[in-house]
Amino acid sequence: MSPSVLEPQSVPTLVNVGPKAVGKNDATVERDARGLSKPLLELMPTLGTDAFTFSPIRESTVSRAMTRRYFADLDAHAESDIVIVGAGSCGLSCAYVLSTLRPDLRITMIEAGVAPGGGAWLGGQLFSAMVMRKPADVFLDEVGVPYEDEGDYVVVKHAALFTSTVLSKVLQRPNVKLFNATTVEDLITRKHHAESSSSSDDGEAEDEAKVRIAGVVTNWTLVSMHHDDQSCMDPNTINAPVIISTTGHDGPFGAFSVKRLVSMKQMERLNGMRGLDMQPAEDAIVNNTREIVPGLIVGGMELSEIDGANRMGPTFGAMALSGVKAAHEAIRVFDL
Ligand code: 48N
Repeated sequence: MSPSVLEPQSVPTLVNVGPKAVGKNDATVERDARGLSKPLLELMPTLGTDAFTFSPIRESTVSRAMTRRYFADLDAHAESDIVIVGAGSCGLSCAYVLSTLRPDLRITMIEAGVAPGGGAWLGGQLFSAMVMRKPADVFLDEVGVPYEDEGDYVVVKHAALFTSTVLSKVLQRPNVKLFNATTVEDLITRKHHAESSSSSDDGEAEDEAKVRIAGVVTNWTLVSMHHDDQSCMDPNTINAPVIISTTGHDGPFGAFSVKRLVSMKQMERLNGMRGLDMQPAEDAIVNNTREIVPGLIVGGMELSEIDGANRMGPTFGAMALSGVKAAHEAIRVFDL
């Protein structure tokens, strides 16, 4: 289902503003015996002396350095191959796998929070450690997150170690752009085919027409939160043939896409997340990660709202592997 088949627009090449990201890696930085880089060791004693000063800069240079890149990214990603809604543990795991397997795809992540990561900065009830049941340790090994092996499960010493590691890998991918503090507040649709043969002539058939999802409607989250107390603040759009929604279970922003499918009559109703039962909960989320309507794949805890799956509480293996499954599904759908 390549973009040219679905939409007239071709997906233009990535627009890179500014010099190619360099950054020295371990191989090129000279370190002393204790492991700290020599340039930093030389800089340290000058901090706080007259010998120390930053390179000169003008405020407008800083402004342009940010805005040029932001608006070049907006321009390039206005036509994306895949949009991932929600940069929680499922969305980030999905973005990691997808951007690795398909560096040719332009992947856009939309995250409502200023801080990506969703519920994965803590393990549960504000405790730091994160539990993942095997075989999710396979994903931890893939991304290089250390853990303590407890037999049937593993423990990452701090959930933030998992989230920051995956996030840092995803953000370094040239084909991925994260727009955080940005909310998806609607879905772009195309008539797929009117399956309904309802006899009523009051346009109900129009409502029942099946749709294909063809992009997302976005606004800055602070704008989205103030539609009721400001004059109309219209949104922006991103076209894409495949959307992966991982917006979490119901809550202030949660379960966005599946709730929108109900309100646009693409689903009768949501079955709602059930009570906590760890054993079946994680299997169900991974096994049921799938394309719900043409062009829209749902993964992570958002899925539990559709299928009425149990919640699993403070174990995160299903989030990681649902993200892996969603990536696999997206490539299948995209290459149809
Ligand atoms: O972490 P979440 O909420 O969602 P998942 O599915 O990645 O991970 C769920 C996991 O954290 C759990 O809930 C654990 C396993 N507990 C289970 C249980 O039994 O309680 O991340 C969703 C992300 C968040 O960062 C939201 O800010 C974001 O999605 N988001 C959105 N971003 C953009 N536009 C939206 N409309 C939107 N809605 C949510």
